[in-house]
Amino acid sequence: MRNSPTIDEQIEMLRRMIAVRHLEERLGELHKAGKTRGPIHRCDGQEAVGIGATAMLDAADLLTSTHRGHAHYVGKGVGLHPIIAEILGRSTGACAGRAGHMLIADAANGLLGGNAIVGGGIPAATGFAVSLQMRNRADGGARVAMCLFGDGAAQTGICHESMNIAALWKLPVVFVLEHNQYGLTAHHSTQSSVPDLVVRAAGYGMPGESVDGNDITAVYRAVATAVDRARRGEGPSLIEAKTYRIVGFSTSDVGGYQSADDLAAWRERDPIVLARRSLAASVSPAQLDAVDAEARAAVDAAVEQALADPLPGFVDHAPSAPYYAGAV
Ligand SMILES: Cc1ncc(C[n+]2csc(CCOP(=O)(O)OP(=O)(O)O)c2C)c(N)n1
Ligand SMILES: [Mg+2]
Repeated sequence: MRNSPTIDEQIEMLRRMIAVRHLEERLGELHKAGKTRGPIHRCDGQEAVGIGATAMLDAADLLTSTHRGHAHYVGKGVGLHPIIAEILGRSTGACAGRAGHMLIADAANGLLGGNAIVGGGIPAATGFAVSLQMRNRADGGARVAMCLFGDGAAQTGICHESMNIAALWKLPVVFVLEHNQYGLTAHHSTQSSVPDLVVRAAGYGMPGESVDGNDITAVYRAVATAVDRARRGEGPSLIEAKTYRIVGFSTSDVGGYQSADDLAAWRERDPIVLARRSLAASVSPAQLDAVDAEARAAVDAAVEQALADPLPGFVDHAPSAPYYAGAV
């Protein structure tokens, strides 16, 4: 099928999903032990969206993320150690320990940054796509911008403005809506009159596709088609990936608003289990076990290293250039 990931690509995506899940579990423990500062927004259960949507991007493509970005960071190629060291506030982190878990950026890998302002990444990716469109025309390149954002972010006014201008100007941007059913503790039925936000694409005259966000191959195929279209200069697309957060909104969440039935049903459809199952026909259980063990060990090693790394020193000057200078 067009744009299907190869077996090797599927194995790599599985490895990355397992690493992100293990990272979230380790962060849960570290938070309880008082070794992190502030709440952590884990993405357990949603890994197939962040990893599957970014797997076909190059380092030169640009990505904006959210407050729940660990899978986005790993998918965009940022190393485990720089991510974990940043979350733990170490000087060896991706942003020298001064950004924290919601704001990680890495210009070399085209990660423009997470964002604590809900919806803030949508106009940022659209604006960067204006820049990329000009550069593509000048140098014959085909770079794209992508924006991963939540169903809560989709209800902001700036989301409408961004999609409208992106479609009008045929900007090379891909909108990936990570629909995990909740904005904070508010169910989507209290935020929107329609359950399927992909219908909005028609209103902007752009293609839209809704996919099972726990099926990483389905996410990859739909997003790869949208990325190809953007690279050809044909404009934006909206991909809605339906998924579910199987842990709290953040490590501060006391829960009680997600039904036990929903949680059980979505845990049955764990994206890591589904990906492993779909690889079982082509890859031996021993090889899949090895991938699992390697991914976890890589996270554990990065955590141990980061814990031993130094905290940042004090600075008495402002940086001379924005962190993302050189990204475009
Ligand atoms: C502009 C703004 N308004 C409100 C908040 C508080 N807030 C943080 S996360 C969140 C919900 C976001 O929902 P969604 O976009 O679906 O992301 P999810 O948490 O489900 O990943 C809200 C309202 C914020 N950070 N920024
Ligand atoms: Mg949400």
